[in-house]
Amino acid sequence: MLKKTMSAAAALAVGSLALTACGGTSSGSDDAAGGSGGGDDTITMGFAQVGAESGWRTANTQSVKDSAEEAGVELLFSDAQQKQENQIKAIRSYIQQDVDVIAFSPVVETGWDAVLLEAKRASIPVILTDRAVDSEDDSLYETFLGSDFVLEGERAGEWLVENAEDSDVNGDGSINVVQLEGTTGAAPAIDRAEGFADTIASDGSIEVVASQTGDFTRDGGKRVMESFLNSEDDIDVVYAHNDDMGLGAIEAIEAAGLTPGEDIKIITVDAVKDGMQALVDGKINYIVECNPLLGPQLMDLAEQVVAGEEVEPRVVTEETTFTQEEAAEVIDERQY
Ligand code: GYE
Repeated sequence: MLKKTMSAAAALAVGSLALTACGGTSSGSDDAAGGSGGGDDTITMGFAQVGAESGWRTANTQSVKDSAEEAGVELLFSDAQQKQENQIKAIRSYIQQDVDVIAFSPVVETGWDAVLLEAKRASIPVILTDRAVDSEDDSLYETFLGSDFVLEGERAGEWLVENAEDSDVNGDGSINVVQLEGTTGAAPAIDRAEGFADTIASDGSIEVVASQTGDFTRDGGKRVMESFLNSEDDIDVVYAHNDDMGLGAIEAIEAAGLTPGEDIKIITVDAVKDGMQALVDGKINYIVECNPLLGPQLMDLAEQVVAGEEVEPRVVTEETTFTQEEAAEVIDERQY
């Protein structure tokens, strides 16, 4: 639902994006237009999503859409297909439509200041959700809602340090880890690598021998793992920055005639249903949870910032970890 004042140029820019309006409980078409100048109470949110790269992302999108509907928020939703320029275009279109609040999950950390300044000048509050930006100017956004990715990396590293002996699959006294990184420049890829590296540094026998991006996708994880299996001797452990890449790595390991979870140990992050199933099946050894169900908190924060209330500058999601035994206990109730 586009605002009447929207220019033809803006309509064109929007048309090139997968932009859809959904959610909202209002029935009248005038009502549904929303916008800060709309003169009704319905909040219009422009949400610029990263893409549809993983099971985590699918669950996150669903949570945002469901929560918007529940809260009576009119949602303008765009999928950037993991491209920063698409997200910038979407944010500009939301500014032109004079939405009440913009929320987005930045595909990479840097390069946002110009567009965020445009939003600020238009007096449209911005909420960062899921991923952070790297900017000197924290007045460009109201708050950042999401996980502590450094802590997630540390948790992955802690498990490996604690299970070092078992993880020396090749039995040569050194634990060779290959790392499947998330999207280059993305907050979770940078921070999960950092937290892991800092933690394993306490054990001189553990070493990351190769590290490459698999772009948070299953195909990416499979492709990179195939090349690692060709180039690296004696891989003991895979550390994948998300379940999907770990699942891709499992395919590559099985295709090479090896048994994932035994011949090569696998640690991942997310704990989506497919990942949890692989954990229960013994193909993954440990998963650090990253909660995608951010929608309800996002809608609460949106209502507060639109009402001009002060919000905490950082809202951290609570998360846990799963061993194979722990996953077996909860898999049946897992929603996503
Ligand atoms: O871990 C991964 C997704 O930004 C936390 O993005 C998110 C990450 C998540 O593609 O699966």
